[in-house]
Amino acid sequence: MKRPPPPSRRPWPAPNGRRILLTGVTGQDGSYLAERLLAEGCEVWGMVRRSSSFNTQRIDHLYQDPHETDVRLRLVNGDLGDGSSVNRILKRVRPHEVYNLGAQSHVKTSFDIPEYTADITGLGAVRVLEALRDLGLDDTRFYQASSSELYGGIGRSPQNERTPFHPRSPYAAAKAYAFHITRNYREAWGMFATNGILFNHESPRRGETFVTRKITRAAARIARGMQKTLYLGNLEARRDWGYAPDYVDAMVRILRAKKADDYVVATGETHSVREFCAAAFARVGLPLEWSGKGLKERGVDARGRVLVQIDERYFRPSEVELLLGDASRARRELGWKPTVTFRQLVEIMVDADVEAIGGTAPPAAPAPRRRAR
Ligand code: NAP
Ligand code: G4F
Repeated sequence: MKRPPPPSRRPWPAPNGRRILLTGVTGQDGSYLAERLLAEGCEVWGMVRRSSSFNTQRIDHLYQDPHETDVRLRLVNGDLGDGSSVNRILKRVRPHEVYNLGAQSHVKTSFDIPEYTADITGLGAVRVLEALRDLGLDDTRFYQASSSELYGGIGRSPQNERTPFHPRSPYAAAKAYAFHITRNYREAWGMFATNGILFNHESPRRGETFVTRKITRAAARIARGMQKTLYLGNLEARRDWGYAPDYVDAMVRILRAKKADDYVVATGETHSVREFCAAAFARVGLPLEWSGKGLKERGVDARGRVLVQIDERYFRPSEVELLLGDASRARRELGWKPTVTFRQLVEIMVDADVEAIGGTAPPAAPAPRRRAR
């Protein structure tokens, strides 16, 4: 993954006295959120779990110089599976806000490690909430990273805060527990505990095994002659894809709202995996023609080369076919709206992957504009 650019040489904003703890700080969202909160002048603490290889690439630019006294990202070792570490960290930091973004976040993987997923993605939330309660940190605001996967197989769209849940994976079942326990701590103990039900959001920092990044990375590599073929699973699946920095902004708005509540965050547009793939390959100058059906479907370029094929290993035991969110409540009550269109998102991601392998990005993408809605 290409390292994000270092922060500008401008001095950091004056500390605003707010202490914030992020779990999942090394992930896509955690890195954008840490940047955002540091830019506001908050003191940001991130929980990092032990890994046998480096797992801080997305945040290295935020904390790498420990001698700079004004860099305020601090990392502490902990694990959502280890309640004592969660407790110890909260006792030390005594944060004003906690964003619980840590999770085993890969849906397909959750079918292989369901118990672990339940422990981290589900019980992780109650470990944080219970520690807050135990420590008497009643005023600390809590954000839970809930997911549109909760809607799963509901077969009704668009999905909003009133749509019932139908989890279709161990990941979604774990997220359902985390959603409900968050709501329960709000109702039972009066805590300021909120859920953001976020639809898929992507960026150049997206993990390489999620479909969008897998596609944009492959398109860049294939265009450069570094890879021959991209193998995918279900091309029919449809997702409501937005831009991660926009969604991080929604998290902050949810946590700073007057009243603790649960909000859907989405663009209100849905596209298939096939459409995303077609847009990404077109961006690198390899428009695709599709031929064949089912497992035999192929994406072929103008020279007749087969660039995309289907591999059944990437299908899921139970699939979520259609996600399409209705974020009108977030728009009305929080003033939130997305700023990046589907096409701009594809271009941002493809161009970043082209640059990461030392290529030249296609003609400059126009700067993200406010969406015409
Ligand atoms: P991500 O890139 O996969 O990041 C997940 C984070 O969780 C990483 O920092 C990871 O650490 C950490 N983590 C994993 N296991 C942990 C453990 N046992 N203890 C503590 N931390 C652990 O995910 P993301 O896309 O940023 O998403 C952030 C959150 O939003 C996740 O909870 C995800 O389920 C949820 N969500 C995401 C989307 C989306 O479209 N991106 C949509 C809805 C909800 P390592 O770096 O060490 O692996
Ligand atoms: O990119 P995906 O793996 O994301 P998925 O399953 O929608 O989950 C992501 O979004 C959720 C929000 O709705 C988050 F809660 C969750 O943490 C994660 O961030 O897959 C998207 C779609 C699926 O339908 C999948 O079957 O793409 C389809 N797909 C087709 N071929 C593929 C592939 N997915 C992956 N990962 N790899 C493929 O080769």
